[in-house]
Amino acid sequence: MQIKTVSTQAYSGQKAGTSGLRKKVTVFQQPHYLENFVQALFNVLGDVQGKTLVLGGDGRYYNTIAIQTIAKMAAANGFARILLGQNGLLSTPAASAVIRKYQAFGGIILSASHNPAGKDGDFGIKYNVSSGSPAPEKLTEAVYAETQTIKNYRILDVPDIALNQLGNQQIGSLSVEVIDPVEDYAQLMANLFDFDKIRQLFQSGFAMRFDAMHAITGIYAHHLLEQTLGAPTGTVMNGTPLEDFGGGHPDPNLTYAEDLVKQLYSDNAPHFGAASDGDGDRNMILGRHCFVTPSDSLAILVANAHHVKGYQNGLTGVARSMPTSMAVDRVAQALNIPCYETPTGWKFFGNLLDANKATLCGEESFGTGSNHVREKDGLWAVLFWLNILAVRQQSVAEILHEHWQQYGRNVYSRHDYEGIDSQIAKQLMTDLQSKFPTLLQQTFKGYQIAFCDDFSYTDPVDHSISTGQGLRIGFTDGSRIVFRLSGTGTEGATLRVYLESYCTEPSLQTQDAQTLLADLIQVADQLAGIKTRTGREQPTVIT
Ligand code: VG1
Ligand code: CO
Repeated sequence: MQIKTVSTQAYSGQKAGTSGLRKKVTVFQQPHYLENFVQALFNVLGDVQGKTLVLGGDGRYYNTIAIQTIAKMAAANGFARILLGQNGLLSTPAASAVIRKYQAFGGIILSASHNPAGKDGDFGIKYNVSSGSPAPEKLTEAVYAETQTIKNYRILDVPDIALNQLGNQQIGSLSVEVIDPVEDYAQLMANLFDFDKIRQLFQSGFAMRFDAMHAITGIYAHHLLEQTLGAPTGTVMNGTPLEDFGGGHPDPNLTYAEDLVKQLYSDNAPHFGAASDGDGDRNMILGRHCFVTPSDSLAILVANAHHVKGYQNGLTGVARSMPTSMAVDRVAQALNIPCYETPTGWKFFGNLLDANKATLCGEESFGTGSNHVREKDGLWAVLFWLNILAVRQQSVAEILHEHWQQYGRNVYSRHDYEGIDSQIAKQLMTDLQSKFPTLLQQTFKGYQIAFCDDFSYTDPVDHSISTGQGLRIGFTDGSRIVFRLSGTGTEGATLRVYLESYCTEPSLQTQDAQTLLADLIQVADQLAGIKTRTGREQPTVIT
């Protein structure tokens, strides 16, 4: 068994974005591209002798090839054990759960999440630390620095691992344990939720559709919803993971989960609908003829957490990303618990969860989760909703409307302009920010500007500072517009415009968000010149 040291040349641009390194598959296929990044990571991690690494991915094209390479490199770099999801599969939340349960040193997750897959699609890699949390910025920056000077990497010259064969395989001094990707995760879910109650709900004729979008959650949803909780076969749609996700865009929103949305708005719609993304960490919640925004969903989970076994002892606090609506803030205030506001990206919740400052967290981008793992968790959110529905015996729409009546409605929408020219996008942001000093107290369509800033965050636990996290414009009535450039795309730039206003008038509350936000949408365009600069009349995606 021979360790090969292969000389290589550094690539520029191996910089992690909001969630790991994401590039076109063709970029990863360049000679030594993946190896460089993995060796840079191992160099930064330092001594890994005797340690355990968790490894798996969302099953997209290039997953198994990357897994073979990484396992052989881990062996050559001194890891003692790899816990590997069977067939190379592990959803992002399941990987986080496995890292925690077996007290691994860390994990490598191969995924580009909701980005399309296949030969012409995207691929990605990210590292999670021993708490199960995505690597903090300090670590990802050190890895990036290392990729710029890397000269060689180490790999063990051995035949491929049998990825489908459960149990132990030895490569050199590394023991590779192929594990069932669902089992540990399913057990964790059973500890948190009342499965008997949910089983009764399905027995009573409650109809649900879960759209796995041909991605990773198919295997988890079949097991949990149909096999364990007794939902009828057919509840899970598109449940077989495919390497190209069936050519689709596994992003659970109103645009990309079109089939599911149609079903939930049809005449004989099921009671409940949900979808997840490529790597299983996102969720979309739908009721019969009703859509719950992720921000409202987070607020509702927090307000109803006492109904759920795993959270019956109360929540220490909650956290949301900055652009997420302030609906959860109102619930936190009523519960008299702190609410933290973090930059976009799950890695910023890690410290709050570890320090027990927050129990539930969420992002407007269809991400919700809790201290059970250190990633957002799609199926967890779906089971949480099922548990609430089983206890409250009301429809999704009734629960949502009652919530608005009690707390008021934070009317919310995000407008994405995808694939715009990077230069134009950057200029738009720079110009908008430079206008800030002149905007204060000015009024646009009846909205008076109270503050504008570039969001920066000081972590309350380790006091690290993250700057440049999005431009915020706040109005005197509590409405907000936030502008951000995406950090997960692989082509051009994506401008995200987040719009929020607050409505307490019950007769207005049930109106369409786009109608209620119409004036604010025009103000956003007026302030940033979106249409003239990008040449786009409409956003690509509205959620
Ligand atoms: C997007 C979302 C962010 C999320 C991130 C990773 O980032 O806005 O809230 O944490 O994706 O999610 P950005 O930088 O493109 O806005 V996932 O499911 O792609 O891992
Ligand atoms: Co994801």
